[in-house]
Amino acid sequence: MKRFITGVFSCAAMSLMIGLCVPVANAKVVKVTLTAMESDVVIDNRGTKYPAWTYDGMIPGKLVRATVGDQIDVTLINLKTNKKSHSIDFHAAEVDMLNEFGSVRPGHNRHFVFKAGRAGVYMYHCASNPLAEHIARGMFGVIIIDPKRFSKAYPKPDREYVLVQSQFFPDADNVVDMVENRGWTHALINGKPFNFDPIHDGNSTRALMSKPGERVRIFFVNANINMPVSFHPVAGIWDRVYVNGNPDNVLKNVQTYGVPVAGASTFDLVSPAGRSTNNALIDHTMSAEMRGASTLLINVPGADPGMGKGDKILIR
Ligand SMILES: [Cu+2]
Repeated sequence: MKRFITGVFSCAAMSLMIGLCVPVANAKVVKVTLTAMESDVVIDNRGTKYPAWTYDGMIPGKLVRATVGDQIDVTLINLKTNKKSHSIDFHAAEVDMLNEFGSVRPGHNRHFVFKAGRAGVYMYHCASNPLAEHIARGMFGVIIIDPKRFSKAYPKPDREYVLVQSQFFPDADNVVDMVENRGWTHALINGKPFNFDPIHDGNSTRALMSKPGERVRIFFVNANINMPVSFHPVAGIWDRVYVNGNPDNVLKNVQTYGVPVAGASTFDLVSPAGRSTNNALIDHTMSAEMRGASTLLINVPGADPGMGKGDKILIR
């Protein structure tokens, strides 16, 4: 009954044809509430704090996930205590930028609904002026629109991880540097340099994990201000790359694939079965890799069975 109430109805057309109100199978409403926050956030594995602007105090913001056909019901709250106007631009939405994506003053809210029309992995971000500063200070996140079903071209993965790369500008108010691509000191992965790379950062304590032979699906988003990404699995080859995360756009057997600024793609890696291995998932652009864009993936029989599943897909 609950499904029936919250489902998406095509009453008008169907009623005319058969005189009944018929729900579209499985379509649902996905409610998303994002609160713009201007507050300090820990920005590295040592605990350094930074005056961030975020959604809900997190970099990246919460993972939004829906299925093709769903309705995404969005509420953006701009706290009264904030100083700036903020907004929300979902790359998965086909709407009116001056309406749904418009700026919201402190103490005000915005509500809108859009249909998840095309499968893929997409960035969302604040689009208020100056855009470079709102993104650089941390106002971005990921929305995954899953296809309605898995297929031979888009098999069910064993594990899933979301990785978001972004540029860190320590001079948080210097918009000119952000625009001119000067002064960025670190490449952040899910909000911290070398977030999951204890090999390169002695303060990192975590890595991604899988079991040998598993299909690991990486949803990768480039939230940089000015730098494209050359995403490469060290000691591996991408088994599949789904451009923009859409099952229709499948490439096979790829060493390195480019992800443009504000773009995203989905990458499948299948490690050799029967032996333990390690991969580093890196931006092979050296100015980014050596500043933090490197993530260790450990493939061992004893891999944590919960990692890359449930709420451990986007790890901050
Ligand atoms: Cu903003």
